[in-house]
Amino acid sequence: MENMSDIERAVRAIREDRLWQRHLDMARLGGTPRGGVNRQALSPEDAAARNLLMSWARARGFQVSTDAIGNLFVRRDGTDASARPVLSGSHMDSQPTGGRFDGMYGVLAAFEALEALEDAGVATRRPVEAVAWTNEEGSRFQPGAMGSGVFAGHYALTDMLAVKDWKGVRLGDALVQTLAAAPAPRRGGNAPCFPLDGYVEAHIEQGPRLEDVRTTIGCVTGIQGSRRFMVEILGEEAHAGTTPRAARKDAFVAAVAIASAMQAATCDPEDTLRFTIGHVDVQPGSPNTVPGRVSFSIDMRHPATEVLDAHEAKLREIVATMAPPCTASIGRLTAVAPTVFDPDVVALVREAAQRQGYSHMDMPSGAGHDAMHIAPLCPTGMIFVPCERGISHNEIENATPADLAAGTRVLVETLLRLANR
Ligand code: HGY
Ligand code: MN
Ligand code: MN
Repeated sequence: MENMSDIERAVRAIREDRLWQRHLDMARLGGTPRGGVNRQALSPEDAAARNLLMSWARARGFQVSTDAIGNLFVRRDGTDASARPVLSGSHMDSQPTGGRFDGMYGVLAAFEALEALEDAGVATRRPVEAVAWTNEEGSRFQPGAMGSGVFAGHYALTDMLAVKDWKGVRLGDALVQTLAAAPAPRRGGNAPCFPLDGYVEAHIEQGPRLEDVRTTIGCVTGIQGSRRFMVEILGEEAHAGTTPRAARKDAFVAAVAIASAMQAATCDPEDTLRFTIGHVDVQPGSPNTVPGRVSFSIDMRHPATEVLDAHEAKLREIVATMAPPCTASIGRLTAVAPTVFDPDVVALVREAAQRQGYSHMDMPSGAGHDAMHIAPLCPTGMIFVPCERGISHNEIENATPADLAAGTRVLVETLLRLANR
């Protein structure tokens, strides 16, 4: 059994005020007039957040480093330098109209855990590291969870460096600019991954369940499967005033028909399947020219692979049959299988919440997280805390200092047990 006084000292060293202030400091970087953040991946605001985290880390004597895709690591050494580290973190990039807590909480909770271990003078056998994964949101550069995906070998580094954002900026170029603006020693060569002994990610729930049942800690059991597609429809540009309907190949008319058919085909009676068209591009975008090209994104999620397979086949059939007189294609960008977290790690989270007297419940995650890529590498788990009305990916996203600190106390106990086992 772990040295209880070490755990008690570390848990008591978690400081709610310091953790909350760090959220407020970070929220200024990319802060929006409505109180949210626009800190998109590899933007100047992202570089500023990286520099702020590194300044806090260096002030505590922790080592900072980045890998080939820009994942940022903050390391607190253990007594056994050769031992595989235990890792905790999330992401600092946000949606364009994102909230102050999505991702950032997991990074700051991990950093607060390192500080608490340091303040309490608690040594760990294994090194404990905080991580800020590059481009989790995937809103500027698709796919999301990119940094953790490259780290885990789910995506090839060279493929990701070649990805372009909606304005045609190459990720590799944005990465060079960001690392120049926020320099850190490089860790490893282009082989991004290093062995881990465990990973725990703290995150706001981004849904209403914890708040609805007045529960403080979510012991996350897994993450539903997710797939992303892009649909491309090609028609023929023509004059809006002279071209009869019968002669038109209107890409927008075809897109509306295809999108409506897809919405109907993914409307399951249990309301479990998630289908979202979040990005639409109409070209040439002139009011008096019939659109010649339309592209739109699809984000589809479900806990069961076979349901995702069946609905992917339906999407493909709709694209093939409803495109004429235009032509259309559907390309799959990502497919992440449903994730089941390590029961031992879930149990450690549950025991820590129980021991510390926090209400808690086991629950799956509807949102995707970097943990889905790390779970195949090492024992992995997640800790959820409530967010107001379950709202996220919205500037009004909110959480309480007390809940954030509670999740962080459960995190530091879980990390300590993993780091000394
Ligand atoms: O899309 C997601 O599930 C994550 O919040 N980026
Ligand atoms: Mn997130
Ligand atoms: Mn998100």
